[in-house]
Amino acid sequence: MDAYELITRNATEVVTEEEVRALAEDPEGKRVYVGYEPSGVLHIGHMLTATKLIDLQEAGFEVVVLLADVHAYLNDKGTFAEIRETAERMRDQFLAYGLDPDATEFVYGSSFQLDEEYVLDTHELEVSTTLNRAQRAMAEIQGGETAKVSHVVYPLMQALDIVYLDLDLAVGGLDQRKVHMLHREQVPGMDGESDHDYEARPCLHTPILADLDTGVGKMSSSSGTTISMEDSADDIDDKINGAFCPPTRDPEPDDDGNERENPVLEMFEYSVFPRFDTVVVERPEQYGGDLTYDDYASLADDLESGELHPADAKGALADYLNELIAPGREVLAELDAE
Ligand code: NAL
Repeated sequence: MDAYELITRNATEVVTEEEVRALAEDPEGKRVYVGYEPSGVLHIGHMLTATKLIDLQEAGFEVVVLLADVHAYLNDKGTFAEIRETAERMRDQFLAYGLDPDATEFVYGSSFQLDEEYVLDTHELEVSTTLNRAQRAMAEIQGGETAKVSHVVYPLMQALDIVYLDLDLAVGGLDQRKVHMLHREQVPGMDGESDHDYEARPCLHTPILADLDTGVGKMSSSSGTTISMEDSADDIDDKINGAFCPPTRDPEPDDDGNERENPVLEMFEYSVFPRFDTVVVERPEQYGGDLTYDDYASLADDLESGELHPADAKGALADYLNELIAPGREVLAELDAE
Protein backbone atom coordinates (compact mmCIF):
# COMPACT_ATOMS: atom_id res chain seq x y z
CA MET A 1 0.00 0.00 0.00
CA ASP A 2 1.47 3.41 -0.86
CA ALA A 3 1.52 6.22 1.72
CA TYR A 4 -1.52 8.03 0.32
CA GLU A 5 -3.59 4.84 0.33
CA LEU A 6 -2.57 4.05 3.90
CA ILE A 7 -3.32 7.59 5.05
CA THR A 8 -6.75 7.67 3.45
CA ARG A 9 -7.94 4.08 3.75
CA ASN A 10 -11.42 3.94 5.26
CA ALA A 11 -11.59 7.73 5.42
CA THR A 12 -15.03 9.06 4.54
CA GLU A 13 -13.63 12.38 3.37
CA VAL A 14 -10.33 14.21 2.88
CA VAL A 15 -10.17 17.99 2.49
CA THR A 16 -8.54 18.45 0.12
CA GLU A 17 -7.23 15.44 -1.70
CA GLU A 18 -4.55 17.57 -3.31
CA GLU A 19 -3.26 18.84 0.04
CA VAL A 20 -3.21 15.36 1.55
CA ARG A 21 -1.36 14.00 -1.50
CA ALA A 22 1.29 16.65 -0.94
CA LEU A 23 1.65 15.52 2.71
CA ALA A 24 1.87 11.88 1.64
CA GLU A 25 4.97 12.62 -0.41
CA ASP A 26 6.98 13.19 2.76
CA PRO A 27 5.16 12.39 6.00
CA GLU A 28 8.38 12.20 8.07
CA GLY A 29 8.29 14.83 10.81
CA LYS A 30 4.78 16.01 9.92
CA ARG A 31 2.26 16.33 12.73
CA VAL A 32 -1.29 15.07 12.71
CA TYR A 33 -3.66 15.50 15.56
CA VAL A 34 -6.89 14.38 16.98
CA GLY A 35 -8.62 15.86 19.99
CA TYR A 36 -10.88 14.22 22.52
CA GLU A 37 -12.94 15.47 25.37
CA PRO A 38 -11.60 13.42 28.26
CA SER A 39 -13.99 10.71 29.38
CA GLY A 40 -13.07 7.96 31.80
CA VAL A 41 -13.31 5.07 29.41
CA LEU A 42 -12.56 4.76 25.70
CA HIS A 43 -15.41 3.53 23.55
CA ILE A 44 -15.35 2.14 20.07
CA GLY A 45 -15.79 5.61 18.55
CA HIS A 46 -12.48 6.75 20.08
CA MET A 47 -10.90 3.50 18.94
CA LEU A 48 -11.96 4.14 15.37
CA THR A 49 -10.02 7.40 15.16
CA ALA A 50 -7.17 5.77 17.10
CA THR A 51 -6.99 3.08 14.42
CA LYS A 52 -6.52 5.85 11.86
CA LEU A 53 -3.77 7.39 14.01
CA ILE A 54 -2.00 4.02 14.03
CA ASP A 55 -2.17 4.03 10.18
CA LEU A 56 -0.71 7.52 10.19
CA GLN A 57 2.13 6.53 12.52
CA GLU A 58 2.89 3.64 10.22
CA ALA A 59 3.06 6.15 7.36
CA GLY A 60 5.65 8.16 9.33
CA PHE A 61 3.61 10.93 10.94
CA GLU A 62 3.99 12.14 14.49
CA VAL A 63 0.69 12.07 16.34
CA VAL A 64 -0.53 14.72 18.73
CA VAL A 65 -3.48 13.79 20.91
CA LEU A 66 -5.17 16.81 22.39
CA LEU A 67 -6.78 16.00 25.72
CA ALA A 68 -9.39 18.70 25.38
CA ASP A 69 -10.03 19.46 29.04
CA VAL A 70 -11.24 23.02 28.52
CA HIS A 71 -13.57 21.83 25.76
CA ALA A 72 -15.05 19.15 28.01
CA TYR A 73 -15.58 21.85 30.63
CA LEU A 74 -17.35 24.06 28.08
CA ASN A 75 -19.50 21.06 27.15
CA ASP A 76 -20.58 20.66 30.77
CA LYS A 77 -18.80 17.35 31.43
CA GLY A 78 -17.89 18.03 35.04
CA THR A 79 -15.65 20.11 37.26
CA PHE A 80 -12.23 20.97 35.96
CA ALA A 81 -10.55 18.69 38.53
CA GLU A 82 -12.72 15.71 37.54
CA ILE A 83 -11.99 16.25 33.89
CA ARG A 84 -8.24 16.37 34.48
CA GLU A 85 -8.36 13.07 36.31
CA THR A 86 -10.28 11.28 33.56
CA ALA A 87 -7.81 12.65 30.99
CA GLU A 88 -4.98 10.70 32.67
CA ARG A 89 -6.94 7.47 32.43
CA MET A 90 -7.67 8.13 28.81
CA ARG A 91 -4.03 8.65 27.90
CA ASP A 92 -3.03 5.26 29.34
CA GLN A 93 -5.83 3.52 27.45
CA PHE A 94 -4.79 5.04 24.12
CA LEU A 95 -1.27 3.70 24.55
CA ALA A 96 -2.62 0.29 25.53
CA TYR A 97 -4.73 0.29 22.38
CA GLY A 98 -1.60 0.36 20.24
CA LEU A 99 -0.48 3.94 19.65
CA ASP A 100 3.30 4.10 19.47
CA PRO A 101 4.46 5.80 22.69
CA ASP A 102 7.57 7.17 20.91
CA ALA A 103 5.54 8.87 18.19
CA THR A 104 2.64 10.17 20.30
CA GLU A 105 2.53 13.44 22.15
CA PHE A 106 -0.31 14.17 24.56
CA VAL A 107 -1.20 17.82 25.09
CA TYR A 108 -3.69 19.27 27.54
CA GLY A 109 -5.84 21.98 26.03
CA SER A 110 -5.46 24.03 29.19
CA SER A 111 -1.67 24.15 28.68
CA PHE A 112 -2.11 26.84 26.00
CA GLN A 113 -5.79 27.77 25.78
CA LEU A 114 -5.64 30.09 28.77
CA ASP A 115 -2.71 32.14 27.44
CA GLU A 116 -3.39 35.79 26.70
CA GLU A 117 -2.70 35.53 22.95
CA TYR A 118 -4.95 32.54 22.60
CA VAL A 119 -7.79 34.21 24.48
CA LEU A 120 -7.50 37.33 22.32
CA ASP A 121 -7.52 35.21 19.16
CA THR A 122 -10.63 33.44 20.40
CA HIS A 123 -12.30 36.80 20.90
CA GLU A 124 -11.29 37.80 17.38
CA LEU A 125 -13.03 34.69 16.05
CA GLU A 126 -16.09 35.49 18.18
CA VAL A 127 -16.26 38.87 16.44
CA SER A 128 -15.92 37.43 12.94
CA THR A 129 -18.18 34.37 13.23
CA THR A 130 -21.97 34.44 13.29
CA LEU A 131 -23.84 32.74 16.12
CA ASN A 132 -25.66 30.66 13.55
CA ARG A 133 -22.45 29.33 12.02
CA ALA A 134 -20.94 28.42 15.39
CA GLN A 135 -24.14 26.69 16.48
CA ARG A 136 -24.28 24.66 13.31
CA ALA A 137 -20.66 23.61 13.78
CA MET A 138 -21.44 22.45 17.31
CA ALA A 139 -24.79 20.76 16.61
CA GLU A 140 -23.42 17.41 15.51
CA ILE A 141 -20.84 17.25 18.28
CA GLN A 142 -23.20 18.16 21.03
CA GLY A 143 -26.31 16.49 19.70
CA GLY A 144 -28.52 18.68 21.86
CA GLU A 145 -29.72 22.25 21.81
CA THR A 146 -26.38 24.11 21.81
CA ALA A 147 -28.19 26.67 23.92
CA LYS A 148 -25.31 27.86 26.12
CA VAL A 149 -22.76 30.52 25.27
CA SER A 150 -20.07 27.88 25.90
CA HIS A 151 -21.48 25.80 23.03
CA VAL A 152 -20.59 28.46 20.50
CA VAL A 153 -17.19 29.27 22.00
CA TYR A 154 -16.25 25.58 21.84
CA PRO A 155 -16.05 25.20 18.03
CA LEU A 156 -14.16 28.49 17.68
CA MET A 157 -11.49 27.29 20.08
CA GLN A 158 -11.27 23.95 18.30
CA ALA A 159 -10.82 25.76 14.97
CA LEU A 160 -8.02 27.84 16.48
CA ASP A 161 -6.26 24.88 18.10
CA ILE A 162 -5.34 23.51 14.71
CA VAL A 163 -2.97 26.41 14.11
CA TYR A 164 -1.82 26.69 17.72
CA LEU A 165 -0.70 23.07 17.79
CA ASP A 166 1.07 23.66 14.47
CA LEU A 167 -0.49 20.67 12.85
CA ASP A 168 -0.19 19.50 9.28
CA LEU A 169 -3.36 17.41 9.23
CA ALA A 170 -6.47 17.45 11.41
CA VAL A 171 -8.17 14.09 11.95
CA GLY A 172 -11.63 13.56 13.37
CA GLY A 173 -14.87 11.69 13.02
CA LEU A 174 -17.28 12.96 10.40
CA ASP A 175 -19.14 14.77 13.20
CA GLN A 176 -16.19 17.22 13.38
CA ARG A 177 -16.40 18.31 9.76
CA LYS A 178 -18.29 21.55 10.30
CA VAL A 179 -15.74 22.70 12.88
CA HIS A 180 -12.99 21.85 10.43
CA MET A 181 -14.73 23.80 7.66
CA LEU A 182 -15.07 26.73 10.04
CA HIS A 183 -11.32 26.45 10.66
CA ARG A 184 -10.57 26.47 6.94
CA GLU A 185 -12.76 29.47 6.21
CA GLN A 186 -12.47 31.68 9.29
CA VAL A 187 -8.98 31.16 10.64
CA PRO A 188 -6.76 32.05 7.64
CA GLY A 189 -8.24 35.55 7.37
CA MET A 190 -7.38 36.49 10.95
CA ASP A 191 -4.77 39.11 11.74
CA GLY A 192 -3.87 37.29 14.90
CA GLU A 193 -2.29 38.58 18.09
CA SER A 194 0.22 35.77 18.11
CA ASP A 195 3.12 34.86 15.86
CA HIS A 196 1.31 31.79 14.57
CA ASP A 197 1.02 31.13 10.94
CA TYR A 198 -2.71 31.23 10.20
CA GLU A 199 -2.86 28.92 7.24
CA ALA A 200 -5.74 26.51 6.65
CA ARG A 201 -4.78 22.91 7.29
CA PRO A 202 -6.08 19.80 5.53
CA CYS A 203 -8.54 17.50 7.31
CA LEU A 204 -9.36 13.82 7.26
CA HIS A 205 -12.67 12.45 8.50
CA THR A 206 -13.34 8.92 9.70
CA PRO A 207 -16.74 7.23 9.44
CA ILE A 208 -19.27 7.18 12.25
CA LEU A 209 -20.44 3.67 13.15
CA ALA A 210 -24.13 2.84 12.90
CA ASP A 211 -26.28 1.96 15.90
CA LEU A 212 -25.34 -1.55 16.96
CA ASP A 213 -28.83 -2.87 17.66
CA THR A 214 -30.76 -1.40 14.74
CA GLY A 215 -28.30 -0.13 12.12
CA VAL A 216 -30.30 3.15 12.11
CA GLY A 217 -28.49 6.38 12.96
CA LYS A 218 -25.23 6.73 14.85
CA MET A 219 -23.81 4.43 17.49
CA SER A 220 -23.81 6.48 20.64
CA SER A 221 -22.12 6.11 24.01
CA SER A 222 -24.82 8.17 25.70
CA SER A 223 -27.83 6.27 24.32
CA GLY A 224 -28.01 2.73 22.97
CA THR A 225 -25.35 0.07 22.96
CA THR A 226 -21.65 0.72 22.49
CA ILE A 227 -18.47 -1.27 22.98
CA SER A 228 -16.07 0.16 25.54
CA MET A 229 -12.78 -0.75 27.16
CA GLU A 230 -14.65 -1.54 30.34
CA ASP A 231 -16.48 -4.41 28.65
CA SER A 232 -15.61 -7.96 29.65
CA ALA A 233 -15.24 -10.61 26.94
CA ASP A 234 -18.74 -11.79 27.88
CA ASP A 235 -20.18 -8.28 27.57
CA ILE A 236 -18.71 -8.01 24.09
CA ASP A 237 -20.09 -11.42 23.12
CA ASP A 238 -23.56 -10.43 24.29
CA LYS A 239 -23.53 -7.04 22.60
CA ILE A 240 -22.25 -8.35 19.27
CA ASN A 241 -24.64 -11.30 19.42
CA GLY A 242 -27.54 -8.90 19.67
CA ALA A 243 -26.26 -6.68 16.86
CA PHE A 244 -28.13 -6.00 13.64
CA CYS A 245 -26.45 -8.07 10.91
CA PRO A 246 -28.51 -8.97 7.84
CA PRO A 247 -26.51 -10.85 5.19
CA THR A 248 -25.84 -7.72 3.13
CA ARG A 249 -23.69 -4.57 2.98
CA ASP A 250 -26.76 -2.50 2.08
CA PRO A 251 -29.69 -3.33 4.33
CA GLU A 252 -33.17 -2.19 3.30
CA PRO A 253 -34.60 0.83 5.13
CA ASP A 254 -36.67 -0.08 8.21
CA ASP A 255 -40.48 0.07 8.32
CA ASP A 256 -40.39 3.81 8.97
CA GLY A 257 -38.19 4.41 5.95
CA ASN A 258 -35.00 5.08 7.95
CA GLU A 259 -31.72 4.23 6.23
CA ARG A 260 -29.87 1.32 7.79
CA GLU A 261 -26.27 0.14 7.77
CA ASN A 262 -24.72 -3.15 8.82
CA PRO A 263 -22.75 -2.31 11.98
CA VAL A 264 -21.11 -5.75 12.16
CA LEU A 265 -19.58 -5.30 8.71
CA GLU A 266 -18.62 -1.72 9.56
CA MET A 267 -16.63 -2.88 12.59
CA PHE A 268 -14.87 -5.53 10.53
CA GLU A 269 -13.98 -2.91 7.94
CA TYR A 270 -13.00 0.00 10.17
CA SER A 271 -11.78 -1.65 13.37
CA VAL A 272 -10.63 -5.21 12.68
CA PHE A 273 -9.07 -5.45 9.21
CA PRO A 274 -6.84 -2.37 9.70
CA ARG A 275 -5.25 -4.10 12.71
CA PHE A 276 -5.03 -7.75 11.60
CA ASP A 277 -3.49 -9.09 8.40
CA THR A 278 -5.80 -12.09 8.36
CA VAL A 279 -9.10 -12.78 10.03
CA VAL A 280 -10.03 -16.36 10.85
CA VAL A 281 -13.66 -17.29 11.40
CA GLU A 282 -13.65 -20.50 13.40
CA ARG A 283 -16.26 -23.09 12.49
CA PRO A 284 -16.65 -26.74 13.43
CA GLU A 285 -15.65 -29.20 10.66
CA GLN A 286 -19.26 -30.25 10.20
CA TYR A 287 -20.16 -26.68 9.16
CA GLY A 288 -17.33 -26.43 6.67
CA GLY A 289 -14.38 -25.68 8.95
CA ASP A 290 -12.52 -22.40 9.48
CA LEU A 291 -12.70 -19.54 6.99
CA THR A 292 -9.69 -17.27 6.48
CA TYR A 293 -9.88 -13.74 5.05
CA ASP A 294 -7.08 -11.42 3.98
CA ASP A 295 -9.30 -8.43 3.37
CA TYR A 296 -12.65 -6.97 4.26
CA ALA A 297 -14.17 -7.32 0.78
CA SER A 298 -13.85 -11.10 0.70
CA LEU A 299 -15.48 -11.44 4.12
CA ALA A 300 -18.35 -9.14 3.10
CA ASP A 301 -18.77 -11.06 -0.18
CA ASP A 302 -19.06 -14.34 1.73
CA LEU A 303 -21.64 -12.89 4.09
CA GLU A 304 -23.68 -11.76 1.09
CA SER A 305 -23.40 -15.08 -0.72
CA GLY A 306 -24.40 -17.07 2.34
CA GLU A 307 -21.04 -18.83 2.61
CA LEU A 308 -20.49 -17.03 5.92
CA HIS A 309 -23.40 -17.12 8.37
CA PRO A 310 -24.07 -13.91 10.36
CA ALA A 311 -23.78 -15.83 13.65
CA ASP A 312 -20.28 -17.03 12.74
CA ALA A 313 -19.28 -13.55 11.60
CA LYS A 314 -20.47 -12.14 14.93
CA GLY A 315 -18.54 -14.74 16.91
CA ALA A 316 -15.34 -13.81 15.11
CA LEU A 317 -15.98 -10.09 15.44
CA ALA A 318 -16.45 -10.42 19.20
CA ASP A 319 -13.16 -12.35 19.51
CA TYR A 320 -11.16 -9.78 17.52
CA LEU A 321 -12.68 -6.81 19.33
CA ASN A 322 -11.90 -8.51 22.60
CA GLU A 323 -8.28 -8.92 21.54
CA LEU A 324 -8.05 -5.22 20.69
CA ILE A 325 -9.67 -4.14 23.93
CA ALA A 326 -7.97 -6.54 26.37
CA PRO A 327 -4.77 -4.50 26.95
CA GLY A 328 -6.77 -1.35 27.78
CA ARG A 329 -9.07 -3.31 30.06
CA GLU A 330 -6.00 -4.45 32.01
CA VAL A 331 -4.76 -0.88 32.32
CA LEU A 332 -8.14 0.15 33.72
CA ALA A 333 -8.11 -2.72 36.21
CA GLU A 334 -4.64 -1.69 37.40
CA LEU A 335 -5.67 1.94 37.78
CA ASP A 336 -8.74 0.95 39.77
CA ALA A 337 -6.68 -1.31 42.02
CA GLU A 338 -4.38 1.56 43.01
C1 NAL B 1 -11.43 17.86 19.50
C2 NAL B 1 -12.29 18.08 20.52
C3 NAL B 1 -12.20 19.22 21.24
C4 NAL B 1 -11.25 20.16 20.96
C5 NAL B 1 -10.38 19.95 19.93
C6 NAL B 1 -9.40 20.88 19.62
C7 NAL B 1 -8.56 20.65 18.62
C8 NAL B 1 -8.68 19.52 17.91
C9 NAL B 1 -9.64 18.59 18.20
C10 NAL B 1 -10.49 18.79 19.21
C11 NAL B 1 -13.30 17.03 20.86
C12 NAL B 1 -14.24 16.81 19.77
C13 NAL B 1 -15.29 15.76 20.13
N1 NAL B 1 -14.92 18.03 19.38
O1 NAL B 1 -16.44 15.91 19.76
O2 NAL B 1 -14.92 14.77 20.75
